[in-house]
Amino acid sequence: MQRDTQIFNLINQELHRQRSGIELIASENFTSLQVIQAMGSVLTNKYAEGYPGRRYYAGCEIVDQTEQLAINRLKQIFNIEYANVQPHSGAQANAAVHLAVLKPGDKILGLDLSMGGHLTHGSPVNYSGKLYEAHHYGVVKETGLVDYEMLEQKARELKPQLIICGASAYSRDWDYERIRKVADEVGALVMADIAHPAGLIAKGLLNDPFDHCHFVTSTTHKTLRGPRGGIIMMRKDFENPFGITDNKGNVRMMSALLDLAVFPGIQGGPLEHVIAAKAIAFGEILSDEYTDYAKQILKNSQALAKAFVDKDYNLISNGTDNHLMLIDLRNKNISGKKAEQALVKAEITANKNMVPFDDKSAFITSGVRFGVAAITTRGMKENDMQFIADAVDKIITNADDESVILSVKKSVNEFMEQFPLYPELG
Ligand code: DSN
Repeated sequence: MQRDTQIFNLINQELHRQRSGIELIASENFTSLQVIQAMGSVLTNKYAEGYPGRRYYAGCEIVDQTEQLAINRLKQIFNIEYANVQPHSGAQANAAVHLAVLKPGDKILGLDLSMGGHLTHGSPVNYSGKLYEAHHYGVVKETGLVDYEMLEQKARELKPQLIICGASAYSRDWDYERIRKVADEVGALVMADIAHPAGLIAKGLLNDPFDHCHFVTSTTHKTLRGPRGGIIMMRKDFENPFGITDNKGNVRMMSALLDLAVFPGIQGGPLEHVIAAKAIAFGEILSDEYTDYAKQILKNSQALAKAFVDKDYNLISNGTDNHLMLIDLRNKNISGKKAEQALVKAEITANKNMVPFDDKSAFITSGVRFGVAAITTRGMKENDMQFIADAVDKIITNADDESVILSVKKSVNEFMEQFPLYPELG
């Protein structure tokens, strides 16, 4: 076949974009080159429906080993009994947990999307809000912190089968113990979606959800810095309490029900090239180098948050415990959408985001979300955060001035030359 220069030219353009700009999207990161190489490997050719040692296809002896390594390494990272590394994404991981423990019409209770939650935590436009009776808790208006009293009150009133914690745009740590307490009181199971802070939890820098939450799900490409994908974990396996059975009517341990929910429940063949890349990323996470990386994320996040506060930016909850911060731009008289568009022109990539109690729609928004996982991978330290806050501020306060935007873009491109990305790729 002829080489598809059209696509490879575009891939090169994307490499250039990633190299020359400042990546502040909180859910993005730069994987190592070996992770990328595994994803571009011959493992993509292999069908392997089933699990290591029990597949529906022949010739799985090698991918059995790569998948088992991914499972073993993930178990070691979080000190857990059960791991499923097959979900194609975080949304699939959440869907599999839901399928394993809920019947259509069952009640779920999660953080509202407009308060920082995620689509799969019961949004009406998502399967989770269509198949299940979804209810939500929020954050306290004055503090921006999760409203645990509201969560407890709703849990007692509704008696949901599943309480979901975790978020996409929440900068503070979670009180998993408190959530488990009310869950036990009302007979609910608890699922923590740690897609955003997983890398910090892996290194003990944030509260550990595993002792308190029956299920923990995550993506693998945010702070975990692996390939795009999902995972499901449990510290301890247990018997399904709701009498949900397998296809033959047998009551099974949750591990079996979760495995069945992923395959054949919601997925067919696992992406073994991505699973091998997950194994590599998990190996990297077990290293001391990654421990330093995770600590640096927190230092950078604190430094960036302070730099914004010093410039009179309004951070929801007044700060951050993790890798991200959510900024309410209403005192700067600019919408999230306009800020995002102006920042992109200066090659600073961040996303508009609703803030709690937002008066604007999800398409416009009053806020913007910044994360430091990707720039920390680029090698930035606390001292570099001032440059970023200055550049962002210049754009936000001059969003209609093309000459200012152009001069910031130039300084951004020069600044990023200090932080090489994939130099091996030429
Ligand atoms: N909601 C996406 C994000 O945090 O960017 C992840 O699904």
